[in-house]
Amino acid sequence: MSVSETLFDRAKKCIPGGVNSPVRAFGSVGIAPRFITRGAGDRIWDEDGKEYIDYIGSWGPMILGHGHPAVLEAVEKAVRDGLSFGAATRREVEMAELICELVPSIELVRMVNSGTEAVMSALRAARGFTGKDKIIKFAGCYHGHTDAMLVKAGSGVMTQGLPGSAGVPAGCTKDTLTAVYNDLENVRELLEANKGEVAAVIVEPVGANMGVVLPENGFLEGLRSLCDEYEALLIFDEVITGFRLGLSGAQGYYGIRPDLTTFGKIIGGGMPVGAYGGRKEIMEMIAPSGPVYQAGTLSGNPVAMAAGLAQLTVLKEEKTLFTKLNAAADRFFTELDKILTDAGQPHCLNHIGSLGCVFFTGGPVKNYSDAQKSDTARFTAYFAHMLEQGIYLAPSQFEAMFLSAAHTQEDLDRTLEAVKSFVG
Ligand code: KE4
Repeated sequence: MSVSETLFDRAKKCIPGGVNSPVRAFGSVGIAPRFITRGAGDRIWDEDGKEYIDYIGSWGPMILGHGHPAVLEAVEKAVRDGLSFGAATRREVEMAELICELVPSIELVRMVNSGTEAVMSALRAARGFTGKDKIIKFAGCYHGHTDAMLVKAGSGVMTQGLPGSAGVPAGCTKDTLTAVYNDLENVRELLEANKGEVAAVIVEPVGANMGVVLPENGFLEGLRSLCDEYEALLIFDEVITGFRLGLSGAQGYYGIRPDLTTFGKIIGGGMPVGAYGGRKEIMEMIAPSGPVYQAGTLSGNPVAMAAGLAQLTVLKEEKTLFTKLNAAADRFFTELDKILTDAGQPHCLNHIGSLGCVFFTGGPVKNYSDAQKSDTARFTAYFAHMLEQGIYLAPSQFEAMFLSAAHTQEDLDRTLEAVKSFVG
């Protein structure tokens, strides 16, 4: 048995499913999960000493790669001053100022500890501000595991083929309406049928939890105008796209101004961080300035802020970083698409910036039901082959590939060679 397998056996005796987050169990690909010991740049190593080119990057946070010197230095300094005080600190002010500077729609922002917490709190802010209860989400979008969002969710819920989750009382989801991604008419129908009752529409501006699904031309603009017409708030869940598509995330890329935005992943530099923010009049509803309660012992934790600030500062100050990253990723995905096409492999490759996904279906993939047509057995064979070749992909057809500024051209080329050896 490998060391990873031994550890997995031990883990299953004391952790549900042997993991602290379901997708890590490799359940949908039926392979023993790799237990990772360390990372550097675009590489990670497992407990058996095997080295991989990492295309998960902790599911998005590691946009600079593992062990960026500026992030490590900032964390090492912060830990010496103290791990946590439960008191206000300078770095929280600096983080909030930086987010407000980089994302124009953010006038006030609150730090929390995960994307789930950011979404849960943003929904509460929207309901508190509007006095309305209903929320519209989209099938295949994943917004963390807060009860109200576990309806036709993406990511691990979709990977496991679950409609939602056990343990969620009907009362928690009765106000959650589910729309079809990229279908504005469907959104209008739901808003019309629930006139005056919808607090907000929450959307991943680029779907990245049913695989990667791009907004069709006009979709996001249409959501903006529908929300204005029906007096509902527009919430962009940018936990993945925030500071990934560019310094102003998807809202900057597409030129849409949401009322609230949620963040996670990249803003923590690898440490547990989430955030939600937006229009001042909405965010002033949040305690202690307003009646909507939300709190957190480790919110704005000094070490996590140090890591996030260091990462965002590198992204801000290295002026050519996004141009180079997005250009390298575009070349990579374009070449990947050609390899699969030339080999006659039915697929649909959706990509934007450093995010991408190969669907093993003839495509197109524009929503949840399109994504579900994918040949997951073929994906499993692809995943296993790539893992064997030292390429670490998301162990699910319904996740994304994440490229980082640390991915070398040599490693991208090596990855493409591995794909060629799979399709023959
Ligand atoms: P966390 O609570 O996992 O930090 O964030 C939840 C969340 C919210 N919104 C979006 C758009 C997200 O993608 C996520 C979490 N993403 C998944 C990856 N598909 C996390 C990986 C996991 O569950 O282990």
